[in-house]
Amino acid sequence: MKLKELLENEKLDGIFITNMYNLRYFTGFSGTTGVALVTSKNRYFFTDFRYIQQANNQVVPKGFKVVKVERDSLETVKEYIKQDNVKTLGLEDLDMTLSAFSSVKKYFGDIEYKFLGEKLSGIRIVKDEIEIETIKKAISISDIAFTEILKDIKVGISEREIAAKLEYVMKINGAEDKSFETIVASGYRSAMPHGVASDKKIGNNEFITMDFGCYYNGYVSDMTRTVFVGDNLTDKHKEIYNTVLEAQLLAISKVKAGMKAKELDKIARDYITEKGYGENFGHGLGHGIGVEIHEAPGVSTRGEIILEENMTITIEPGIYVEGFGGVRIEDDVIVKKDGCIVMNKSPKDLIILKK
Ligand SMILES: [Mn+2]
Repeated sequence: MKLKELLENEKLDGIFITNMYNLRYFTGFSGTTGVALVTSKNRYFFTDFRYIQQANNQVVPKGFKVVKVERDSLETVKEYIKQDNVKTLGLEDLDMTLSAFSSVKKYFGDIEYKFLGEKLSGIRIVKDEIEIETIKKAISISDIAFTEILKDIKVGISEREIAAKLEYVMKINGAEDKSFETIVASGYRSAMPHGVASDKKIGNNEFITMDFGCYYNGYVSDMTRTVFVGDNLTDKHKEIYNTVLEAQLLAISKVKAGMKAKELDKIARDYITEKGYGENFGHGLGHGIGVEIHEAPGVSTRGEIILEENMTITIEPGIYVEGFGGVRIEDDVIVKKDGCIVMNKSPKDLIILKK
């Protein structure tokens, strides 16, 4: 844990952790109600009656003392702020509401507050061995769901049925939950990069883009495959699919530690642009994954972060043609010194299913 370094570097007496993903990461707590205070002397986790047993199991091994909240959590935290003589406190400003901040000031009083921005979540950017193994497990569950869903996809089945089946298969194979709203976008809807599954039925000669993932032990997977259903695959379908696949393979072949995230984005983007579809690739190439589905480093035209060994990122170029359809292919990879390891095992050559 690098909380101690953050305290020292930012000249803080304490860090008040309130973001649920940071709580999960630093304290191990997977429940929904709790906050943590880390001072130079102690680590406290505050929760109420409902979560005491869970907190004892999860946060004590991470070095936190469990403190039971009787009435108001800030009122309880205040006592420890005083006790440990915290004069400068780091806050998670990125998702603290204004009303929460005014309550913090009301309870904790006239001390100095420093906004931590992305400094806490930034600690999560490079994964350790256990985290990588957990992410791999989440990915293997998504791979199973993809294999299974191929048996069910046919003309007439709705996007929502496909999404429900994907989520069901992931859950019965050990997933805690889906990691985001499952995207199933078919035919003209596949031109929408984030087309959440609708009641539209699969038609003949359509692309179906499925973007889905799950949580396993608090870590996510995120994958996308596009398949074709029908008997009349046109040259345009082939051209779009192959351009996306080649861009994805090219980006995968170039990933390595030491390059800026935006350089990686540019490799795929330049390739797609060369093929005449630059305008149809309107989103970033990828993003970090971990306890959160979208976390640092962002891999887009604005990605200034330098990739480091054991960052886990997605690579997901796409081409979207309004009125025709779209294709996206996404794998999760581990950045290595001289390349990357692709964690997904699902095939990427175009799968053509019978109607
Ligand atoms: Mn993604």
